[in-house]
Amino acid sequence: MPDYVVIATWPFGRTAVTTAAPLLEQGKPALDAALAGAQAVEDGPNTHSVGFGGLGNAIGTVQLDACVMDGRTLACGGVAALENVRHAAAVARRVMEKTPHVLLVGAGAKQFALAEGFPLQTLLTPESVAEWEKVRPKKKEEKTTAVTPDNHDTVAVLALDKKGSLGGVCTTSGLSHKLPGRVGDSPLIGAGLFVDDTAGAAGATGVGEEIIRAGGTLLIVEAMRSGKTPQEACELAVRRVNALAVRRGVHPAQAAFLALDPKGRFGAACTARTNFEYAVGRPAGVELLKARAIEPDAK
Ligand code: SD4
Repeated sequence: MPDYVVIATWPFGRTAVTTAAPLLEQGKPALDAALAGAQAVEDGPNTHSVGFGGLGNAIGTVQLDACVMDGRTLACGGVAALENVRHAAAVARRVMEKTPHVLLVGAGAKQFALAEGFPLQTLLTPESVAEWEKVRPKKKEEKTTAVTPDNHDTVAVLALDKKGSLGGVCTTSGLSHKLPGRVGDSPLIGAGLFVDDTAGAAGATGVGEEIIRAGGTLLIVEAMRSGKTPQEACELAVRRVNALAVRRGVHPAQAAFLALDPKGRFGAACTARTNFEYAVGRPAGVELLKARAIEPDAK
């Protein structure tokens, strides 16, 4: 039986894995640990791309996207464009547990969160408003969803527990300055997150439109099912994203993936210039690793 492993996107993933690892050590289920880890990042006011302190959309409103998935039962749930509730991933878990649905959006998601007892609060901080103002597109012709290194980053957390079960969580405020109501990959099962104990788990970060178009995480999990290692499967997905971007004439794409299999093997890959790092927590300790960047194939 593998020992526990937890991996999470970006350097702030360190917060997630240091929160999740002791829970896995105690024998807690993978989804519980991944959710606790993701929530620690949601709570951090200095992470301007997840939960509290996240950057606003084009009209300055923070709209959160999140989803969760349990690899043993394939139970899953998500929320999209959720406003004024800090713990979007926990609301996604309630959608999974308490409704027959997989995804609630906008006002319906907020109403559900309220009914479930989540407090309403502003997610803006003076710092996040200042940051939003700084990176706001100044000219009308600039796209609201223009991606700069400053305006995005999602936490995706994948965990393998001591019983050999996988669980995953993905949570974000999405691309800053996005159009109100825009939904990215992060709350979509099969795009931002997919988890199946019989194959593996995968999570995504980057420009949601590119990830959705490539069917990012489902592609990775199915590649692991057919025998690829997590590293090979992530590279395959990045190649797909690159190829689609080249084909559509919109290269460079920006996407990064990470994956974990039921044996505890993990991997990560990103498009060139994404400069993707991820955190790993194991009994041996916590470390930050750099993902392999993949250039598009020459035409
Ligand atoms: C989105 N995938 O909303 C998210 C943003 C992100 O790194 O992950 N950025 O498209």
